Amino acid sequence: MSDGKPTGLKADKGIELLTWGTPNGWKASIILEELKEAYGKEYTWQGVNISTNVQKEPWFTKLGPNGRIPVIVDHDQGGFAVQEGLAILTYLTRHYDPEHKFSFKDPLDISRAEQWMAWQHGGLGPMQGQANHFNRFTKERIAYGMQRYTGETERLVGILDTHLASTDYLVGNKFSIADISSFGWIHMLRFSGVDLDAFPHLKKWWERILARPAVQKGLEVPSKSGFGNDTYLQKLKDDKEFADKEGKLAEQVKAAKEQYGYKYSSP
Ligand SMILES: N[C@@H](CCC(=O)N[C@@H](CS)C(=O)NCC(=O)O)C(=O)O
Repeated sequence: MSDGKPTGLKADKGIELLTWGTPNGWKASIILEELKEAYGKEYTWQGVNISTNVQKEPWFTKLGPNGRIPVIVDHDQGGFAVQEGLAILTYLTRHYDPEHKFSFKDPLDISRAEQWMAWQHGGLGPMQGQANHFNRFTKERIAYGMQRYTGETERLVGILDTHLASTDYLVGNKFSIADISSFGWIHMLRFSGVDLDAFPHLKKWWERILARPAVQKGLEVPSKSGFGNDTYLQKLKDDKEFADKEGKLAEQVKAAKEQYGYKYSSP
């Protein structure tokens, strides 16, 4: 470590997680906290501040060639490294969830879980990520991009909401890696400009999962984000300047939708 910035791995046994407090990072920290609670499986982590580009440094890309967090390293498997949420969730449960508390034995349930995780990787994560990019991170506000990606995020969360109308969890009516894969994104839904209250079954699912002690702990690795749905709403109440800024952004997204004749429909 130099200046608190990691420069390489620090553990020599167990799982080491390289991560940051984002929807993708939380997939790994949440399953690791659940495995810790269920089986006493300890892990170590290092915070990789993505705004400083540590994730592009050679020591990191040797482990995660995509140069993004999260990455895990299993020191008990000769330092085997895994990148990508789906691969991390399935690796960890295949090796360290012998009682299938968060994963499945039945091949059809395994496929169901894989389908939801693939859907998250191909749809929810990239589209909501682009919504954040066009709504918040570009210098110019490009109306087409704003309504396109916010709209596509709404379409996708509508699919979750419909599915969750008849079940408490995505697969087999039990909390699993399928839920963990999408949970972090839904935890940031309000920040992405989508009204969680418009999706009541999804909102209940989010609350149900948020109530899990291990999930709470996972959301604090490396530190608690101010932009989860719960803290975001509180900040709107407490911080007038923040509320004004967010109100203006919501108006811009609304105007962008009107300009392009966007109408919600899902699927
Ligand atoms: N599909 C990957 C996405 C990983 C990803 O996009 N991570 C973001 C944080 S949420 C990141 O590291 N961004 C930093 C960068 O792009 O350099 C996964 O599920 O793990």
